[in-house]
Amino acid sequence: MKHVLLAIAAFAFAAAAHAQVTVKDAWVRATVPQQQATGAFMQLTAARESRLVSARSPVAATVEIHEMAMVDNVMKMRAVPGLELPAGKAVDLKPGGYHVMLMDLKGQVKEGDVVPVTLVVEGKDGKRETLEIKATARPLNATAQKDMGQGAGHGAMKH
Ligand SMILES: [Cu+2]
Repeated sequence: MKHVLLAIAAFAFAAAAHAQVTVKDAWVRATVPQQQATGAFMQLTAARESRLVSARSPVAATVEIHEMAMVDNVMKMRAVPGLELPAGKAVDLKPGGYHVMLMDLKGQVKEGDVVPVTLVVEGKDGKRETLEIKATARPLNATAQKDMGQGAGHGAMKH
């Protein structure tokens, strides 16, 4: 409980003074019915060196921070324990790169839906800041839709 209060206090302070991390262009890829997972994308800029350590969202039972990388000529994604946010440098979470993976979706994410996502960012001093963001669902294009229809759970290889 003490932890929660501290987190709230830290967040309130950060919001009142100047946000430690600013979020730009947050969006989520819309899904087709029965799709299990999708990605959330955005641009993060931290005022001080910090790390994105976790995320959560009411639309997904499991949320992870993922990176995509070429492994033996195959694009693969994997969970990473955190994403470094250098001071003053914009970090892009985008299709084909880092993303917030929303897994075990509770329902279809339709184009235009506003998806709340909470980001937890840890500073060098170990202090954590929570950011509440709203990501708008953007449509799948036809190609992505076909790709995502295959292998449900982690089918979003092209995102
Ligand atoms: Cu992923």
